[in-house]
Amino acid sequence: MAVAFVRGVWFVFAISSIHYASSSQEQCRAMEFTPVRTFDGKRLMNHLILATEVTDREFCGARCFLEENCASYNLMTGSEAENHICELNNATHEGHESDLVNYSGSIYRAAQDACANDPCNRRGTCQVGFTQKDYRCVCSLGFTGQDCLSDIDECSEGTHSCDINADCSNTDGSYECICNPGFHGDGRNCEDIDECATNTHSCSADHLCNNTDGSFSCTSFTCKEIYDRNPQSENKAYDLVAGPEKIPIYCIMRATGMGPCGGGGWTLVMKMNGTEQTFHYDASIWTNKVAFNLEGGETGLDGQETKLPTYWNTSFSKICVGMKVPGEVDTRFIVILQTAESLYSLIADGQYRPTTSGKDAWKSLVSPPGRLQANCNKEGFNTSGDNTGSAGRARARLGILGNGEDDCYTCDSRIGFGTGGALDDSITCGNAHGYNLKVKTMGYIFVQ
Ligand SMILES: *[C@@H]1O[C@H](CO)[C@@H](O)[C@H](O)[C@H]1NC(C)=O
Ligand SMILES: *[C@@H]1O[C@H](CO)[C@@H](O)[C@H](O)[C@H]1NC(C)=O
Ligand SMILES: *[C@@H]1O[C@H](CO)[C@@H](O)[C@H](O)[C@H]1NC(C)=O
Ligand SMILES: *[C@@H]1O[C@H](CO)[C@@H](O)[C@H](O)[C@H]1NC(C)=O
Ligand SMILES: *[C@@H]1O[C@H](CO)[C@@H](O)[C@H](O)[C@H]1NC(C)=O
Ligand SMILES: CC(=O)N[C@H]1CO[C@H](CO)[C@@H](O)[C@@H]1O
Repeated sequence: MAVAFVRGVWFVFAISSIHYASSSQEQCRAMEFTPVRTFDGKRLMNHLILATEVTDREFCGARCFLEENCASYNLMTGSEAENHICELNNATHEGHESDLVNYSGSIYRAAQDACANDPCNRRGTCQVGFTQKDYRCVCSLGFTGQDCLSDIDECSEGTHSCDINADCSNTDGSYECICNPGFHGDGRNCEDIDECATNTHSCSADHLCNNTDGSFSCTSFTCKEIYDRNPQSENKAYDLVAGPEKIPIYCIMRATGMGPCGGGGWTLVMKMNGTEQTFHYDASIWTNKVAFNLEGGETGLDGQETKLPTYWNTSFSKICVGMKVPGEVDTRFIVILQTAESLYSLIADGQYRPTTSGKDAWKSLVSPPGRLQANCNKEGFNTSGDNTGSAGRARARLGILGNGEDDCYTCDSRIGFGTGGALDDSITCGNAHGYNLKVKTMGYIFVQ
């Protein structure tokens, strides 16, 4: 017996049987070419994977050992001086008897062929000499397992190449990619469908279509936007984006009955009842960002109170305020030209911010014409008299104060929204004039 070490492989030469074994764990292969499977004068045809020249006869077996698909070889010996031709085959004669032909000068040697009965399924490649079963399978794409019987679930293993916006579904030996709704493409590449551009959205005429990844949204932030898109729009509640959600908010589109405010799309902010204390000057409703009775925001100029997210979430360039005296049919309006981020930004910090509507305008809110004393005339947001008095100083979140004396100290009259203090702290919206005139009205605030 002779032992040699060539190219990292131990060769064990027995008298007439040659055994090859490698020690690397993954590549562990053992091949034996025995005398019973050696055929002088024969050559296996049709299974050639590599033809090469070797200087030593025994090296052909070593080449076969190193070629993972090799199962047998033909060695064609020349004269002493010449190299030998070494043909490596990926099969043995077993099952291919007719391919083994007479050929003088050729020796055919076959390894033990555990691959002869095709143990590898799904078109897997069988390689002899590996593992304890004496073969191993190189499975075709999409299959795994010892004999390639198991399908690989590319979807759950994440080895698929579906687009991030596609659905991956496993199939036998492969997988399918189907673009998610709202996307189009072959599944490997999916592109957003622009529903707005392709007019496949379902937004009503009241809303602007806004394309998003995989979908679209229908948005309107203010009543004016809706009006500008369609001046024929009617007075009613529309779904507006106010804060994080869309909620129904009453819009006044028509100029009819709106006096100096006109039409053009007024967004409702508040409705208050001057008899109730909900909107008293000192109520936290003026300083927080909490909505009150959203249902009341869906209807028009009625008796329900409401405070909508439009208080702190809607910017504007003018304000329309209205008062409705009990028993009167009409609501009387005045317009205040004022630009702001929100009504909240003008009121909640408690800072006085003047307006310039004028006394007559404020008086026109109440019918018969409201009454104010001759002096002071301090009007605006968070307007406040100076005398803390018995009932507290007269004040209005939005309104005007009047006084008999030529200062703002002892104000006995006021017209406004969110009022309190002298002379009647219980009136939260309307007109107070001394001890005799107390008009508690409904108050409405819109912005545009
Ligand atoms: C074996 O080799 C032949 C070429 O000689 C090739 O056509 C055939 O596909 C191979 N078979 C396998 C299972 O690799
Ligand atoms: C192959 O050779 C053997 C003897 O060496 C002979 O009996 C046989 O007829 C030959 N086959 C062919 C097909 O020539
Ligand atoms: C459109 O949608 C995007 C993303 O959702 C949003 O950031 C943007 O404000 C929307 N624009 C309009 C006009 O609604
Ligand atoms: C509207 O409200 C949302 C959250 O409620 C806020 O992120 C956004 O800044 C607000 N917009 C304005 C103009 O106040
Ligand atoms: C205002 O509130 C008072 C007291 O609750 C109520 O009697 C009156 O009917 C309300 N006004 C309207 C217009 O609903
Ligand atoms: C300028 C002014 O009148 N500010 C008043 C606003 O309201 C707060 C709270 O009532 C008063 O403290 C301020 O004096």
